[in-house]
Parts: sequence; structure tokens; C-alpha cells
Amino acid sequence: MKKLSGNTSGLKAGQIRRLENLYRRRTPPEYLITPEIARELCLISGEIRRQTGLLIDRQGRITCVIVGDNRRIVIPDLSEYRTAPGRLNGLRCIHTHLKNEPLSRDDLTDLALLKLDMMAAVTLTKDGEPHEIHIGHILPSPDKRDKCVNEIIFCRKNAKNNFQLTKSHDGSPYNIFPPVKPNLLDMGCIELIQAIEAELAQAKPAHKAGEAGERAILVSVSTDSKDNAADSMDELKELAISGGIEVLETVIQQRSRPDSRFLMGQGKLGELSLLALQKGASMLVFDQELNPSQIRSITDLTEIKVIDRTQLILDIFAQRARTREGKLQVELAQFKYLLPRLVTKNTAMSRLTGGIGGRGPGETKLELNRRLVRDRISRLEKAIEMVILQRRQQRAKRSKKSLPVISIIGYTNAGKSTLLNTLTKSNVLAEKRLFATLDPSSRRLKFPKEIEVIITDTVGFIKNIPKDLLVAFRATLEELKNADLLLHVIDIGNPRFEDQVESVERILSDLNLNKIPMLRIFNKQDLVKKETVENLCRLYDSIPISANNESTLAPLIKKMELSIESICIRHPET
Ligand SMILES: Nc1nc2c(ncn2[C@@H]2O[C@H](COP(=O)(O)OP(=O)(O)OP(=O)(O)O)[C@@H](O)[C@H]2O)c(=O)[nH]1
Ligand SMILES: [Mg+2]
Repeated sequence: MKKLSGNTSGLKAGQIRRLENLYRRRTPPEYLITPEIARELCLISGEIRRQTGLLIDRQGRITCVIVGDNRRIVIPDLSEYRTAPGRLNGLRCIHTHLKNEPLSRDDLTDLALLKLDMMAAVTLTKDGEPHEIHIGHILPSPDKRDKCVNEIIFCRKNAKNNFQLTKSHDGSPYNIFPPVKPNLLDMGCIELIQAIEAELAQAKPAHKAGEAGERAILVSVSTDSKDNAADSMDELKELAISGGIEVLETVIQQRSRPDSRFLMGQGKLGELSLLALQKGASMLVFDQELNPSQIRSITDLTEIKVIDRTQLILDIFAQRARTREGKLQVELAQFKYLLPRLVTKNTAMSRLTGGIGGRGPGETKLELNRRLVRDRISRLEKAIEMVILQRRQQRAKRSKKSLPVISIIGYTNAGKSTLLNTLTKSNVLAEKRLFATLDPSSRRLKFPKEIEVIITDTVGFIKNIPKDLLVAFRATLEELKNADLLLHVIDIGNPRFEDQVESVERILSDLNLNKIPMLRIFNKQDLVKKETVENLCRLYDSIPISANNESTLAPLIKKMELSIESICIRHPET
């Protein structure tokens, strides 16, 4: 006989036997549950004054009998019933409610997170007989709520049974039927479940999604103002698209304090997991940095891949890295990000490791991975150290030739590469995606007065730039220290440009680059009204241009030339 699940302490032997006997019962496919089983469930539940529940599979077999307390049941671990992504798990839960209450929030959260076929609560009469049954299931598609196949089926059954159908008009992802009498449980149950699944299957893409093959829901759990959260989400969306991810939906939840385990409440996470199911999403991307245990908890609960903004940025960098140096730096950042996320489950055993040179007896696979990652990190660090050394030597040679250096910096997608191209008639990659440039390029530029300079374009900045990335990109960023003049390119066509200026200038001062003379350049002036450009330029003391239009660059070139001249006069050795 299978074991009961839950709180059986203090029950009499006879009561336990009656509960265990439920495992012998079986329900025909068209019934949610037979009236006889419902009756026995209620009688015993009323007697022991504890909620009692059944999990029933699609063959109508009872796979689990659960005993709770007077307010709730706890559904046991169902990982062995886990099915393919995008499907329900093949079990429905029918349990008693002792206080005549409808489906609770916890019931719906279980329905969503466990991807149950259905959730039902049976209330009791004074005599402990079944009174009414509250039934809910998830809606397979939130967009087509009016035409859900399952509702049509249920309508048909309704006509037969005189049920009334209510639709959830409140935007909730569940469909909850009005309470049903216990003699009307012959409701085409299996047909309904199959219809839900068929419609869920339609949410899955026939084509391969995005370049990266991922379809994502973007999530932000924000303690910030609504506007800031929305701005940040817009940027996350641009990042995702730049990373080749198809964005299905964005969800922002405002909270006074993030939940330490799941960032958001479990109920909300349940709805999110459902949305992922309904939309056929393959991953969740969080705007907030998640710590290793949050990533694990959220993945465990939702059973879908979870990444955060930092990892997304790292992935984009990895896609873009072309040179050996770029690849080394990205790999270092990725491994540094990965290391704390590889957790040893068995810390007691791992203490046995060590000794001289060898693997200890209790070394787990994960521990081994950690060591490999650490080794790899130190090898990468050494390789990058070499790159930095070589760069310094090259720089020393270059400075003997006395060419001043102008570096173009700025927020990602501001138009830095476009400016380099137009100024020097070159052809470095410039495109409408974030972090198009990763590896620096340098060109020579001759000013009208015959002064020659080297002009360099480099990786763009972004707000909250991942720390590991800044550290790993030391070789690239150190190059900026050599600049005699910085051109800070700002995209004034971007509604968030003021924040972007602030982020860039903060990073410059973090990198100790704020002592280098800098010109602020307002790019993409063609996207903004002329008067606005003029006002902004006065306010920010900057030079307006359209980097893609050479005829707009004369004032900038003049100003660059003057700056370089005065720098050369002050520092004649450069
Ligand atoms: N309308 C308009 N678009 C521009 C202008 N300058 C650049 N762009 C566009 O802006 C996008 C980004 O330009 P890039 O030069 O790649 O920008 P970047 O700063 O090098 O970006 P990353 O390398 O990704 O950091 C491209 O689609 C350009 O065509 C401009 O003056 N006006
Ligand atoms: Mg670029």
C-alpha cells in the first residue's frame, strides 16, 4: 500500500486505514472525481478536522493521498511527474476546504507552479457530506481568452448539466468555474485537460526563435519609481534584442522590498511561470542582479531557465568578441561570474579535499569543476597580463613617434564607431545594436592644419556595468589612460541620454580617467528639434553633430584641433 503524505500524527489506526484505502479507488476519465470518492474524502476530512487531498492522474488513478491541517495541504515533491516543457504535469488535485471557502491564493499558486491539470476544492455540509466543488484550471492563452477551446467544451457540458460559465475578465491567468454540485462531476474532465494542452502546444514556436534561439519574458522587480523601472526595462529589452533573443513580454513588479529568496512573492512567481507556459517562453531574464541562491530558487520553482542582466551582457560580449584579446577578457569575466554560482552541495565532504597535490577522497564533481574554473581564471589572468605588457611596449614605441591620441568614448549605441568612420573615412562595424564594438580600433586622422593624431574607438559603456566585466576589460580600458583627449559621444535622440551621460562620467571617474580633457558631443542631432539641440548644447557645453553626416562635423573638427594644439603646447613631449 502506498504511504500517506503530510501530517498524519495523532490519527487513529482506523482513520489511517480509511485514508489509505482511497488509493484503491479509481475515477473514470470523464469525471473530475466520482461522487463516491468525493463523499469518502469529505467524511474522513470532516472527522479528522484536517484538509485532505488527492492527486489523480489522467488514467483516473489516485497517485497520492495528502493530509494537511485545518487550513491547508502541502503537495509533496512532484519532480518524478515532471513532463516536457510547455506541458501540464498530468495530475489534478482535489482537496477539501473545511470552512466553506473557495479556491485560495495558495491553491492557485500551486496550480500554476506545479502545472497541475486542475485544482479543485470541495466544501463540506454540516454533516460532513460534499457541499460544493470549486474548480480552476490555467488558461492556455491569455490573449485569446474569449475563444478558449476549453471553454467551448465546458459550455457544451454546461448545457447538459445546466452549469453557468464565468470567464475571468480580471486579466487573471486562471479560469475558475462557479461552484459545482457534487452530482455534476461528470464534466468531460479529460477532454478539457487535453484541450488545454493542445492550446498550450500552439504557443510553442514552429520557427526557431531569435538568433540565439531563445524566447524570453523580461522581468523587473523594482523598488524604484515606475518611470525608472520602465526606462530600465526598455534598455533590458534592447539588450535582449541585441543578444538575439526574441522578447515575448515584459513584466514589471513594484515592491517596497525585494523578497530575499525569490525576489518577488511566490504567488506572483506562479503567475510568471504560467505566463511563460502560455507564451511558450524558454527563459526569464531579470533586470536585477540575482545572487546565486536566488537564481537556483527561482529556477527550481518555475522550472525554466533564469538569467539576469549581468549574464545577458556577458553573453552579448561573448557573441561579439572577435580578437584573441577580446575573447580572453570575455572568458575571464564569464568564469568569474560563474565561480560563485557553482555550489558544492556537500561541504562536509569537500573539506576532505586538499592534501598534497591530489584530489581528496570526497571530491564531488562540482568541486572538481570549481577547481577547473579557478585554474582557468588564473591562466586567463596571466594571459591578459601579457597582453597588457605588450600594449605598454607598443604604446611606448608610439609615443616616441609623438602622435597625440584622441579616444572616442560613450554609452553603447551612441554612434562612436560611426563618428570614427566618418572622420577617417574608414569602415569599422557600426550598427543599431548594443555593444556592436568590443575590440578597439585605431586610425590616423590629419587635421586641416596638418596636425596628425591617432583616433581610437572602443567598447561602449552601460549603466551598472558588471564589475567582473570592468575588471576583465582592464587591457582594453587601460588603453584609454593613454588618451590626450576624450570625445564623449552622447545620443541625444535617446530619451534616457541624461542618465547615460551620468553613467559614463561616473565610470570615467571610477577608472581614474576624469583628469583627461574631454569634449562632450551631442550626436544624432537630426533626431531632435533644432531649438532643443541648441538649448541642450548650451546647458551641457557640448557640440552638436550627426556622426553619419560629414557636413555637420566641421565645428567639432575645429574644436578638436584647438584642444590638441593647446595640449601639445602644454605637453610638448606628446
Ligand atoms: N539618426 C542617426 N543615427 C545615427 C547617427 N550616428 C549613428 N547613428 C546610428 O546609431 C547606431 C549605432 O551606431 P554605432 O556607431 O554602431 O554606435 P556605437 O557607439 O559604436 O555603439 P557600440 O559599439 O554598440 O557601443 C547605428 O545604427 C548608426 O547608424 C546620427 O547622427 N544620426
Ligand atoms: Mg561601436
